[in-house]
Amino acid sequence: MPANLPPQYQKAEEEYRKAQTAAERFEILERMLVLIPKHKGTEKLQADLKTKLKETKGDIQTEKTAPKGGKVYRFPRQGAAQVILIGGPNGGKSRILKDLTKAEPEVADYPFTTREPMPGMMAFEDVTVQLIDTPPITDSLFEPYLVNFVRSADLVILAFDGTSDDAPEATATVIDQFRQRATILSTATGFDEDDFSKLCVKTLLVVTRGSDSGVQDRLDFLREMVPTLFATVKVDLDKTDERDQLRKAIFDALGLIRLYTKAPGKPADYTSPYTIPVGGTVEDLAGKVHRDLAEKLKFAKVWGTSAADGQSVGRDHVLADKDLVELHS
Ligand SMILES: Nc1nc2c(ncn2[C@@H]2O[C@H](COP(=O)(O)OP(=O)(O)OP(=O)(O)O)[C@@H](O)[C@H]2O)c(=O)[nH]1
Ligand SMILES: [Mg+2]
Repeated sequence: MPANLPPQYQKAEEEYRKAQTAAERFEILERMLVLIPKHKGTEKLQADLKTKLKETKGDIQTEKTAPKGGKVYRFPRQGAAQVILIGGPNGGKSRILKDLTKAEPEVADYPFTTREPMPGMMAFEDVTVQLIDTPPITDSLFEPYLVNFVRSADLVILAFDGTSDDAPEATATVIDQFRQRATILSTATGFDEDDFSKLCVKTLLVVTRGSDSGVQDRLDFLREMVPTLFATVKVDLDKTDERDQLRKAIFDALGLIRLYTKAPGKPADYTSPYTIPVGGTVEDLAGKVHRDLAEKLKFAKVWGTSAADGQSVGRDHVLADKDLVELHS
């Protein structure tokens, strides 16, 4: 990404990534074109945006006239984040959904069990995260709707069967299937600096049946084929404590902080925290609480790690996990 893009542009870009229809994408691209600073350093990006805008206009038409029956699934975002489970056949995707949420997907010891995506809500301490299970991907099997699922996700979980000698190759195939569609499973989320059509999406490699003695060799083999150093978690889903560790690993990978709020003169609300990205400010929190509040905000008082004892802070103050914040407008 060229340097010095204003925060409003970056927010629009995030909205663009999460948009569900061509019409929405078109509207956001128009806004991005207005927001982008016009100078030499952004000329390439401006041109890319204009090309995308033209393509998206065409897509609006195609979406309108698309024959019925093409598979389209929409799962409205719920909870603090949306996480997509993907992988080769029999990798343990459905088992992860079944063990971490109340959803009841079919889990079986043979491949190609899952035919349709299924969501569920994972509880972690006092927040919830939406997990979505999906059908397996192979060289010859790839549901097109998965591209948008992955591109708009906050995190991708790539499931790897720790006991299978086929897992490295099967997993490399999944990574390649997305790469062919300009979607790069990666260590962080963001559009490619040199090519706006390419998007990197943060991915956590989850090794199921992870206590098998051959796991390390299989992971080394994957790394030979795909050098990306994904964060990796090994889990044996039969063990309660390891399931809990997986919940925590998923929440940590999302890079979120939890914030409690209180209205002036009222008691604190510790029931359901707001979440914002690590590094987020008082202004970001205000925007989450209410659209207008971010604009009207004068100052905040904070009790917690980023400031103690109700200290007054400005809108740019960076908050920390579990801070209690009183917003003043
Ligand atoms: N013991 C144990 N079994 C596991 C673990 N993870 C997955 N399994 C088993 O592995 C088999 C396949 O798991 P599924 O969750 O159905 O795999 P999937 O990736 O959804 O498979 P498809 O839907 O065919 O793509 C099932 O028998 C699971 O119970 C684990 O950590 N420990
Ligand atoms: Mg499955």
